[in-house]
Amino acid sequence: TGGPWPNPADLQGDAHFMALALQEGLKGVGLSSPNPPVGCVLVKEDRILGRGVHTRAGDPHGEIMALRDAESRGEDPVGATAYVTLEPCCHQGRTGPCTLALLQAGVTRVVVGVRDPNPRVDGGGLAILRAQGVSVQEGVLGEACGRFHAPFFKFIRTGLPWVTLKLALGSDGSLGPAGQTTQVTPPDVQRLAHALRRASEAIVVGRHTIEVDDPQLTDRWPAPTAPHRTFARVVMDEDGRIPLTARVWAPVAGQPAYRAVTGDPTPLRGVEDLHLPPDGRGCSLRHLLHELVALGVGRVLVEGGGTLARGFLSQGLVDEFHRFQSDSPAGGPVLPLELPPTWTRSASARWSTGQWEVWR
Ligand code: AOF
Ligand code: ZN
Repeated sequence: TGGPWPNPADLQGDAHFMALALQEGLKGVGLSSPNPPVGCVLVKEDRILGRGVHTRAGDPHGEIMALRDAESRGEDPVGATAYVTLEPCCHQGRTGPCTLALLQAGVTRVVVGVRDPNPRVDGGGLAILRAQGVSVQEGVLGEACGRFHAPFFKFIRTGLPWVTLKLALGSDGSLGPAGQTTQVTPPDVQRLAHALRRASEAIVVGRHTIEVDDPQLTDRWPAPTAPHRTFARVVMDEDGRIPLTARVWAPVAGQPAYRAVTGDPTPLRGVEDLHLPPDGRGCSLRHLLHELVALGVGRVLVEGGGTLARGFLSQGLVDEFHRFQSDSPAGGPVLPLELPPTWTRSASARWSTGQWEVWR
């Protein structure tokens, strides 16, 4: 999500290496929350000494991983340049300050994409490096790095997770006839949909989607999964009407299922409830997002259906909308979707069976 990203092959000098640092960072998307998936590349005389990415809160930061990578290759970081997508931290958190580690390793130049808005850092990392005689350059691929770290920036600013909405619509703007299974998404688009799940730490669907499609909502992208890559599966079932036989409740390792409820419906064996205050016709979506943050979720994917999508959109809770529009009609009522007027189409791709667009 958030792409497209600069291609290192198109770029030279500092921008080239920053694009490589971004590529490292992408490996941490969906793993690192509430921390940002910072990517880092260590370079000396145009040669890469090491690469690193932050993949889990509590684990070493991207800079430390790159220094370790260089060390494991027998490379000497003295006099090297560190390319980091986000300003190196200068505080003692779950881990020690990266500024200190870079200084101790003898790194003499640090190139940064964007500043870390965390009040414990916020320019302090750059100031420490400069005060110690390190040459510091900020803003290299600053726009792309800012976009890349936008979910973390939002979290620092609001305490809320980043919300991506994904819908597959027919050419008639409908999700399909009411009460019938939603249109089958073509395989290449399904692959994209699974990639979106992988970039998320929780996926959320409405009760109707479960009743009609009986999905598993699991990670089935056909590639090796990082051992700790997980996402929670959340079903909005405010009065607890979905039976235990629904496939979504079958236990899956690393993918806990939650039922978001208001009031006190009969518990389901093995299913954890998220108790939320009511809001209009359902649960408060804003409270849901706060509950998810408490579970360590920084990126949420809303997969539908139409009511839930409209709820998130109308409350201004969506950050990014991935819309697949098929070339053939789905044959149901038009789903009225009101996107924020300031949004623009930030990416699009043509598929054999329709058009994929990203709005934000
Ligand atoms: C970096 N490099 O790779 C990341 C940074 O609790 P800690 O020690 O993990 O610190 C988390 C904070 O560090 C996080 O809120 C953000 O400000 C910064 N993240 N900084 O130098 C990294 N992930
Ligand atoms: Zn750090």
